[in-house]
Amino acid sequence: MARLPILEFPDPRLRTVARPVAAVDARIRKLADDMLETMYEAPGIGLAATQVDVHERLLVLDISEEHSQPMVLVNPVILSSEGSQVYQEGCLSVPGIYADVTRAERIQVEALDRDGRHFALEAEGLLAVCIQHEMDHLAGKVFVDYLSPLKRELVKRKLAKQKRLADEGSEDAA
Ligand code: GNR
Ligand code: NI
Repeated sequence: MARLPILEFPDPRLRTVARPVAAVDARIRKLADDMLETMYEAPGIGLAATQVDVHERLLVLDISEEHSQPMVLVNPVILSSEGSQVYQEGCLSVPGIYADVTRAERIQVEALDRDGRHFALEAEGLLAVCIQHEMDHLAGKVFVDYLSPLKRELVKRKLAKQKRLADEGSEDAA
């Protein structure tokens, strides 16, 4: 397994619309395993292929605290959604930024698993939030897109400043 670099907002590659996975083969299984390792290491509860610069419809998640429920969703489709919930979201591609986002409370999803088998899933609460957040990534969307333009500009500036400080820090260390 390997850890993969995660793209950070406002990297334009995060805007790429992913194409369907053609076949769940050894390459896809390795990518899924590497994405799970990357997600656990970060640490995060979900990761979309878009975030590791692979533009195919694949996402991984695990909302358990014990890292005991890894899930792989290939070519996921939301069949239906109902209700709404507000959750304070974060994103590994937007480090240190948290903001309330309104999404469906309950969704029905269909996808292929790590073995290429078809499955259906009903999700609510945090799991539903996470799947919707990851599927947004596959469509080239980031959660800060739901914020006002002004707030999004503030996020960009804060990230640029964080990056500047981090770069200065690593210069001092060198
Ligand atoms: O680790 C993550 N936590 C999280 C918290 C609330 C709502 C969504 C998420 S997903 C995020 C990991 C990530 O960026 N996935 O794309
Ligand atoms: Ni994210």
